[in-house]
Amino acid sequence: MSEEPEVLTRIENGVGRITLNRPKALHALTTNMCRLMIEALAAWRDEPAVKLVLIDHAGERGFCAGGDIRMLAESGAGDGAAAREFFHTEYRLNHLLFHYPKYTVAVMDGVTMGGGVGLSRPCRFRIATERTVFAMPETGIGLFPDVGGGWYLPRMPDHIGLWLALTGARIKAADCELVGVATDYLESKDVERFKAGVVADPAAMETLLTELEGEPGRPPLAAHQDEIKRIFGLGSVEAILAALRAEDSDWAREQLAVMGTKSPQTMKVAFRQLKLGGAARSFAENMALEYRIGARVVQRHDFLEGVRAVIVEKDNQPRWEPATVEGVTEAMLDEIFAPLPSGEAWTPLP
Ligand code: QUE
Repeated sequence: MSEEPEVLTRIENGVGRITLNRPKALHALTTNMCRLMIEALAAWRDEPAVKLVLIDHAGERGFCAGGDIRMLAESGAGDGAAAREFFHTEYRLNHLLFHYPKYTVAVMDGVTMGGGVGLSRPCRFRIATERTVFAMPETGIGLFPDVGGGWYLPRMPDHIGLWLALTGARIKAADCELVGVATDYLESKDVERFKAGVVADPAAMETLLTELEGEPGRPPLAAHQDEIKRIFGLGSVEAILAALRAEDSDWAREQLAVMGTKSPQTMKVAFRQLKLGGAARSFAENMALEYRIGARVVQRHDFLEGVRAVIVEKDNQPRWEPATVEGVTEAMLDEIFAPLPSGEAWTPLP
């Protein structure tokens, strides 16, 4: 029996094409998928026949829901080696795309979360459609907003990135343009025409994008931008929660209720990660930091418990430990963020 590859890669008339092909898992990334993409991108970097790279997904649903969470949890419950190998490979892919010398285009025509964000956000052109749903949902499973979240989220306007990280909020196309996640908008009915046009004439890609550009409507987030700026710009997760409690609005009560379901450990990890990532001088420095965090958190209680509650048993009743942000000590965070032994640190592709 021959199985279809989880990522389809090929060159079509000067276009390096990468098509995610794991539809049953909403194209969630495996280590193998990351390797296949690195291999293709590395070969095309110095291949004059490739003028631009187009990343999309096969079939109808999703762009990329994240990573292979069940594998990460199984590995984390044991020695964690396979989980570290996944992060190491995935972050190399993120970094390769960040510095890629050719035009890269991601078509986010569906769910784009976690690992899918790491794949699309470094691309030069990031196309949203009316089917795009963007989120960094990791606080809900005790993981953390990785794949470059430490770099991109603190660079969004008005602390919206920290709000996205702490609440796991899902946003659509117009908001994706507002925060810089998307550079362009197409109606999904025009996506096939766009791709066919790019393959017919790669040099006309930008013209085509302008011609087909749709109207995503008004961004709903704009209505809450002032509150987000004022509250999520405070100096700690505790201060943010206190400010939300002091606020008399439905919106503030909703944010509090949502954050009440998330891992206190992850919220405090994300807060520190975004402060450090916001000050990082290079994307590689940020990814090396995220790798330390990832190597630690996959082996901790909250991740294993979050995956049990949200992904495996689906009771959606995770029992976080510590149960409150006040219980998450600076010493715990220091352990999670500590440098790895020499030889175990993340490094970009040679
Ligand atoms: C947090 C996550 C993920 C998640 C849910 C979270 C994640 C991920 C998936 C997912 C969803 C649907 C699938 C699938 C995976 O859900 O990373 O295979 O079919 O991949 O709250 O980080």
